[in-house]
Amino acid sequence: MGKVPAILDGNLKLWESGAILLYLAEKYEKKPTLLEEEAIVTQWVFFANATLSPALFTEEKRKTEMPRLLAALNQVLQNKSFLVGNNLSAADIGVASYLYYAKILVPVNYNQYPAINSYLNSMEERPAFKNTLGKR
Ligand SMILES: N[C@@H](CCC(=O)N[C@@H](CS)C(=O)NCC(=O)O)C(=O)O
Repeated sequence: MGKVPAILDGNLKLWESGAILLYLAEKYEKKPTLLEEEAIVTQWVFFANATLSPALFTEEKRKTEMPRLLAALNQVLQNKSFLVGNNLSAADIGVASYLYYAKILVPVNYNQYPAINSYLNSMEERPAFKNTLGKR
């Protein structure tokens, strides 16, 4: 499709960031063991791509949809370090990446959403994050 990200893993060519995240989580056994938790991880990965991303990157939706979603996300992240359970998952990588991209690419800040701000700050502190998005 001429888009990034895309990976080549052995003979597998895979694109769409959500599909890549879920594949890598499965391959490296980073998926939750409970089916219900795994479903919630998938939910957040789909949310990041299909709902959050358009709300952040479409000018019109930034006025209407974005505040509604960020208010709800801020609520979800109250007193939580991760979206699902007590560990980093594909859910955090999907959601935090879009939040961060939006912060650096479009006129968006999260000052009215303190839980989102502190969540994103803690993600940005992670060495793997600094090695990838944080180099931008
Ligand atoms: N939904 C896709 C979005 C892919 C996408 O639009 N990638 C952009 C960069 S973030 C791109 O490759 N743009 C180049 C182009 O469209 O020519 C995903 O999550 O992988």
